[in-house]
Amino acid sequence: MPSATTVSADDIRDLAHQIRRDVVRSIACAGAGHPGGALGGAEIFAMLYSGVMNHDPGNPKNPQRDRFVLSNGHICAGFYAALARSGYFPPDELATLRKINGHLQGHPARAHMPDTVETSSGPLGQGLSVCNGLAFAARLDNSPARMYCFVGDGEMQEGQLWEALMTAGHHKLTNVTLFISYNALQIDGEVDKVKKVEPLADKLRAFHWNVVDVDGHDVDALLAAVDTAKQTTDRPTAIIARTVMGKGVPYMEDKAAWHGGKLSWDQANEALEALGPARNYTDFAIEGGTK
Ligand SMILES: Cc1ncc(C[n+]2csc(CCOP(=O)(O)OP(=O)(O)O)c2C)c(N)n1
Repeated sequence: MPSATTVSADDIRDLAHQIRRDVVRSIACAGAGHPGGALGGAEIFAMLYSGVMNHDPGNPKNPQRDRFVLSNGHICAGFYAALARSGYFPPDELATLRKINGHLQGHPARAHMPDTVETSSGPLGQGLSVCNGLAFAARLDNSPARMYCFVGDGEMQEGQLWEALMTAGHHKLTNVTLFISYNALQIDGEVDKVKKVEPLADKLRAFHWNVVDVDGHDVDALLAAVDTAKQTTDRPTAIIARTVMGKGVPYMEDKAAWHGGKLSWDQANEALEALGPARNYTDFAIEGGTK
């Protein structure tokens, strides 16, 4: 079982790199998807699955496992890549993203992946409520399990999320850590123009959360933020992770148009060239090659 003490920041960066390649290739196989947020979350996925979470693909139902809830389910291509690269299923399955009746639906579906998806997601705003429930249960069981929830900054516009924030803060759910991927963009453009979420850190603090603000692509800073969360004993921690939509692919970076949509193989190949070749991992196989 990987842990923060056995996995180096460089290992996490290598995994993030492969997650980006997997995101681009799997979405190209599917023909469409949500590359922008998935590329932006690569370091967070890599860090959680290879360095931070107590989890074991050989024993996925261990009651004491840490839980990950991808509340912004649309960026699941990054989540699926992290799962595959940590041993939950063969990476070659990533080529089946969004296929009818496949495991890897366009948004995480627990019915299709009962061992690896803690809860289905897609309708935004619900994941933290699920984490709170898991956190209360762990508290009752005296379990050391920690809950990690991933949301987007546009998702912060959902009302249910604020109710859940209030609950976690009020009940001092210190075993909950919330990652907010703050890329300032969402499906319809700039978050600030669609519906302001600022001043976000002040609002979270007012709801009795500890707030850490970091560069979401800086693995050392992310690891330090998680450490702060673990050491905070009187409130849950929100990590505002400053990310770049489409990170690593110049034509996608900082463009809301890449929140979601079609990705051709020509576009994918340009993206893969910009990302650079696979390093410590092998790209998954694609039956019949690329189109
Ligand atoms: C309850 C709900 N309302 C609306 C949507 C449609 N929707 C999908 S993604 C999205 C924007 C999310 O923005 P953000 O969380 O910033 O994600 P990013 O664009 O960074 O991937 C919206 C409004 C939804 N999935 N669920």
